[in-house]
Amino acid sequence: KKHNSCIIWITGLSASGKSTIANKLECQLHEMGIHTYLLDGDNIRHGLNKDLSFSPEDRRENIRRIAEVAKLFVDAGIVVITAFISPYREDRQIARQIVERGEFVEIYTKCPLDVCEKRDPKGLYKRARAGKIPEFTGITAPYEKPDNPEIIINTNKNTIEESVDQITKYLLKQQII
Ligand code: GGZ
Repeated sequence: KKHNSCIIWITGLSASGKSTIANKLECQLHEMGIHTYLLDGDNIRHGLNKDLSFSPEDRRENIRRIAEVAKLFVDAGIVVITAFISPYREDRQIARQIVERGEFVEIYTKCPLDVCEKRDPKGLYKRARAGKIPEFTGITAPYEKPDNPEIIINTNKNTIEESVDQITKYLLKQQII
């Protein structure tokens, strides 16, 4: 199937559902015959960016490199999905400007901090509250909500299926896929 390539940039707190949605979305797009690539902590923070910490400067560099890599995939005609907290508005704006207008779809996985904290799948919030993880997003480091994301997903209200549907509908409407 012929489609336009783009970056689907998912931003949100830890445990807000970024990876879950990214993975389901990738499955859905595959079923539609669309060539995708998923960039997430597993293949970036453990590889290319393993020299980076969680200081504001290193998070910025993390996002910058991810955006540059994503651009290469876009050049290759692939729909790229990224799943990173990307807590700073300015850094996301820099990422947006790396590709053409309309090629950057910002998705905010909106979920109250207390809900993310209750989910705590890896026990990171608990460790952060105990002072064992410095600069933890939402606890001791900021998360700047997107002002104007293309899509907002309320992950504490909608099912994963509904959320993925919301995204594919948008991509179809924009004639990206
Ligand atoms: C936030 C941290 C931190 C700190 C480790 N703050 O829920 P996770 O575990 O699987 O996802 C989080 C991931 C965040 O990495 P990103 O590259 O997405 O962050 S950013 O975009 O801000 O650069 C979390 C884990 O790494 N983690 N320490 N201090 N999350």
